Amino acid sequence: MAGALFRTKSIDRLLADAAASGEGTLKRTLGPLQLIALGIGAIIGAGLFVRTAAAIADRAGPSVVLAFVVAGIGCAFAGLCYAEFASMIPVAGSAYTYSYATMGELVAWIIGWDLVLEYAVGNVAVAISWGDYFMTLMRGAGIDIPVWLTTGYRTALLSANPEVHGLLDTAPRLAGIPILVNLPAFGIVMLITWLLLRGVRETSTVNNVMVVIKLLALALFIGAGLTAINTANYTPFAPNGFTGIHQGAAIVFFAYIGFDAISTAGEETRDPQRNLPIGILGGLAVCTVIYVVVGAVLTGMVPYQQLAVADPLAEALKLAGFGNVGMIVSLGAVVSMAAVLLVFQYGQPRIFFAMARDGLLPRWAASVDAKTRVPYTTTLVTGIVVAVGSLIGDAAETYDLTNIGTLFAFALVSAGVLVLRVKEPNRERPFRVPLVWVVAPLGILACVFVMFGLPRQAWERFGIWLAIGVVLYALYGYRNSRLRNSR
Ligand code: ALA
Repeated sequence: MAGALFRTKSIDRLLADAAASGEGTLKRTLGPLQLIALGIGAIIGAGLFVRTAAAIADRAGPSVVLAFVVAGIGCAFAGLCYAEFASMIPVAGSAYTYSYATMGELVAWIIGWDLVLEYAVGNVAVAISWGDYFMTLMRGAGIDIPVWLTTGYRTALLSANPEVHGLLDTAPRLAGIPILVNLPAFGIVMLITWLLLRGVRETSTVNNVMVVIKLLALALFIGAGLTAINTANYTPFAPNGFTGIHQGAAIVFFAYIGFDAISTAGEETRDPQRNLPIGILGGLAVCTVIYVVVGAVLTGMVPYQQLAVADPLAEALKLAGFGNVGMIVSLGAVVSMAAVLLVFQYGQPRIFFAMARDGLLPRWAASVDAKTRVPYTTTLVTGIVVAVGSLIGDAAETYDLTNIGTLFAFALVSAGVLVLRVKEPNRERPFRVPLVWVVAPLGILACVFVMFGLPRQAWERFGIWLAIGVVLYALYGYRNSRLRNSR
């Protein structure tokens, strides 16, 4: 039994399964620049535009730049490991597929289950934050939508703000239950699901346009912000010392999540051996530089205590007298977060698709549209689940859960690279991690270190999530695994 649980799927078999003609294959259309754009599209979003506020105001202050560097270094190590795997195993499924090849089916299933936290649960948080910025823009345009149609039930339930919490009593009721729904968040997820169902080529073009708008908005913020820097705001630099930087890093880690989504496009990439590493590391490098610069400008513009808001970049611009620029940056934030949603709604179905192809999820989930080659069943199911989560969920409680799940996956991928170097030292590696026995252990250490910056509640929920996953595996995947049944 233990042998069966840890039986690995050979890389040759992974590649053969992916190459099998017909149903199981996706169309190869993406090149290096499109991958970097896919990366930037996935990476810069709610983490920078929204969560930076929590990292700065409650914890790190101006030393948020160091928090960005700490989180970025961890991601760079893990990113190199992702690149080695992605170049060797350029098939759908990301960390799930890599663990199947190295640490066996049980670990692969756990990682696949864990990635739901990164992709689907993460998107619930981003969609709700998107809704907040969208409402800021609507109010700016003089359009008023009743609060009970833009606030999810859990947000009202958990809010410490008496006005928001009071919605539980004042909202209209249906069968005695208060109607508290976030229609903007629900709507954007459904819109994006529709785009994805139309095919990758089109959505990749949409993504490119959104990336350009995102970079222009940030350039505008930096340009205006630089003229309003007061160096006195940099003191105290680290109001909560090392702890503040550590906890800040655990929060802003969210801003880096996404570079790994590039590897989920492995099966749709031209010359993946060359292009995947370029996409992953290139995208990560660009974003790290942007984060450090934005963090430095933001904390230089206003005293950090004033940044405890939902839209810190727009707020800083407003306080510095650039209100109109703030509205444009808010528009950029809305577009950026939509781009993040697009990439994760794209990645999650392809992980489910890979799991279904292996028999760990029902076979019907692996269906691919004959014309567009989109895995439509999983795309639709993911869209509905995330949309409903965004309709009634709360962003703050989902951010930490996403971070802990993703850090766990990154640590396992870093470990997996070492396992495969030992087990299959001679396999061709189009991209090799330099100094792997230093880089991969540092990747594991960095991820675990950042995990410990997260609150206890995140650990508890993460434990419960993994326990549910193990039960599901025992009930379904263990019996239906194609790898096990083929022996
Ligand atoms: N890194 C992505 C964001 O910041 C998930 O929204």
